Amino acid sequence: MNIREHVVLLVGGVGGAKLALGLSYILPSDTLTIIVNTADDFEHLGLYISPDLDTVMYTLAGLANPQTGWGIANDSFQAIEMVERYGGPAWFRLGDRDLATNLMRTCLLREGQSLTEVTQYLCTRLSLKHPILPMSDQPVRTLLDTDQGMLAFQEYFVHQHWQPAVRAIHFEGSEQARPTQAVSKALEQASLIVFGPSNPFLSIDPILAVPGIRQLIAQSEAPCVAVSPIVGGEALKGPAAKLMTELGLEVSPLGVAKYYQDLLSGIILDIADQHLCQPIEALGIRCTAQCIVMENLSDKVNLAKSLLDWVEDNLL
Ligand code: FO1
Repeated sequence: MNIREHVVLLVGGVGGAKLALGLSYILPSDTLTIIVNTADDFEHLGLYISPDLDTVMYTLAGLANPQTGWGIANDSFQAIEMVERYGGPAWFRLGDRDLATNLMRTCLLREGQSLTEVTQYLCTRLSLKHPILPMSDQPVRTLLDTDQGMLAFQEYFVHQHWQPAVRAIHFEGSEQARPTQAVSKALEQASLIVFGPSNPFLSIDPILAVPGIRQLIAQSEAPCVAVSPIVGGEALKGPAAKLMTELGLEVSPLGVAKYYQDLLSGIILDIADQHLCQPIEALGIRCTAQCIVMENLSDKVNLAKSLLDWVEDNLL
């Protein structure tokens, strides 16, 4: 099997978007599909906001704010500052150009287009070629059961700076949701499935919670490989390490490998964690240690290259 025939990447926010960019530099647009978490989406200020879709879209378009990973580089914040002056919610920092994306998405959704159609339209207008697919066109929303009560995702992640202690995570609406046709087709035709370096609980799990997606991956002939979101016991960004502790997982690539054990053929971890390759291989999951911290474009492309080369040389 030529694993480069149709690579399907599952991602959430910033970390996954970096690997998507690296892969997009290597793989032609008809051989790389990116499936994105939509459980962080929410209605805010009358707009339908899809943070992870926007992060992937802006990253591939070279528009993303390099410091934060989300929003648009050098964006102004005049509109949200005016909202604040009127006493409206300004905790979710929507930039002025970012606002345009969300205004267009909201208008097109209101005209009856699906989230998949809207995303494809916006990507086309940004001259993006690689398909960026919402996991579902039905609403799935991450809800967190915390010591501050039940919190919607953005309230937990942004407004409360992911400080509340999490006891459980729910994906409201997942039972009624189904994968889009494009997502099902991509997974059915996949030659390689990759879990990006995204938060297992908040970015990958919501995608796997859409009925049918986990089964499509489990029954696929394609190898399934994860890039560890944890390096040296720390998350590169966001609450992954804190959540793993709160939810009782070992905060390491070994903890991640155990968590996905039933789906994974292999995992790529950082050199800093190479001592964990042996216990991971003992689980029956192939393992390789590479430099997986992506600071600049060449890091992203190099990780994408070494991932594909490693799979070709070891997982076929
Ligand atoms: N994350 C923050 O931590 N603070 C923000 O003010 C913020 C604003 C924001 C605006 C648009 C957007 O698409 C994303 C934004 N994010 C912000 C990131 C977002 O909450 C997360 O990227 C995802 O939901 C989790 O990956």
